[in-house]
Amino acid sequence: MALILSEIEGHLGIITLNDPDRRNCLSSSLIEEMLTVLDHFESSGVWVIILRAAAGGKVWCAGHDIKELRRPGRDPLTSARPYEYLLDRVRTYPGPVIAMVQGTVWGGGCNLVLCCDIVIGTDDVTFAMTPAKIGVPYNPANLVHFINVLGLNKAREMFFTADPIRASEAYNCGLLNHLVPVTELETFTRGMANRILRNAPLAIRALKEQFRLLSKGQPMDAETFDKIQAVRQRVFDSADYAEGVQAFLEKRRPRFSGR
Ligand code: LCV
Repeated sequence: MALILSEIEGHLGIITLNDPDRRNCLSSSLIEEMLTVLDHFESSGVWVIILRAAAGGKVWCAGHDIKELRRPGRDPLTSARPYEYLLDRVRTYPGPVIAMVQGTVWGGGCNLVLCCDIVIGTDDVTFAMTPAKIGVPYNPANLVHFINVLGLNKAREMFFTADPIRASEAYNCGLLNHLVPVTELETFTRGMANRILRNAPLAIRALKEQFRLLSKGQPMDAETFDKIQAVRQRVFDSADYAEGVQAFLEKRRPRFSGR
């Protein structure tokens, strides 16, 4: 079964996450399929993309495939990973990507949503940032997006507590552009995609690239980079990171020791 479904309607492309058995977690095989679809969309003249999950599931995306996370002692979030490449591909796709979300969104799934240009969700949507729950050392390139979108204090709360934030909160802090009833989600999202499609694609492409470049973090000097890497390495070398992954595999609560 395809983990990603795709359709093209004129210049609109629709991507559907379709791995409900694994709660649409971002496995390397799902990511590979999605990258193939994005390449196909680009070469087929797709100007606007809607990213959604197959209807009926309670989980929009369960985040990284925890079973594929690199073992303790290795950085689990290096920029060479296919996941990072996917985020980059979404951010740099030459046209807007609209995330159409309902249900729960976890960890790496939230980050994927934040890389989209516009986010439309329903009343039942929740977003949880989970690295502290698993013991993962989050990386600065991705933290910047959360700070940009949510603001520093809300981002801190979301990451420190790992609590899901509700749709209304996500709307109030700017993570969601629109909050719509579930019965109107598809119509509303397609309506917006069609309004964008009536505009000049080259102008929109240039705008998207400018928004991306203007919202990047400040350049980092070598000393700061080394400090951040050292802080993160202490985490991925830790017994707690090993415990976080093991607890997920054993379907139990992790017992963190701070070592
Ligand atoms: C692998 C999974 C997953 C999964 N990986 O269904 O951003 S960071 O730093 O946090 C980054 C490291 C990250 O993104 O980490 C992942 C963050 N995600 C989470 O913490 C959510 C983990 N998943 C869950 O808590 C539950 O699966 C939810 C609440 C999403 C759904 O619960 P539900 O009872 O509906 P199951 O837990 O029974 O999951 C069904 C199958 O999907 C697998 C899970 O292991 C199970 O497989 P088996 O049937 O083989 O046991 N699955 C779910 N999420 N992220 N595999």
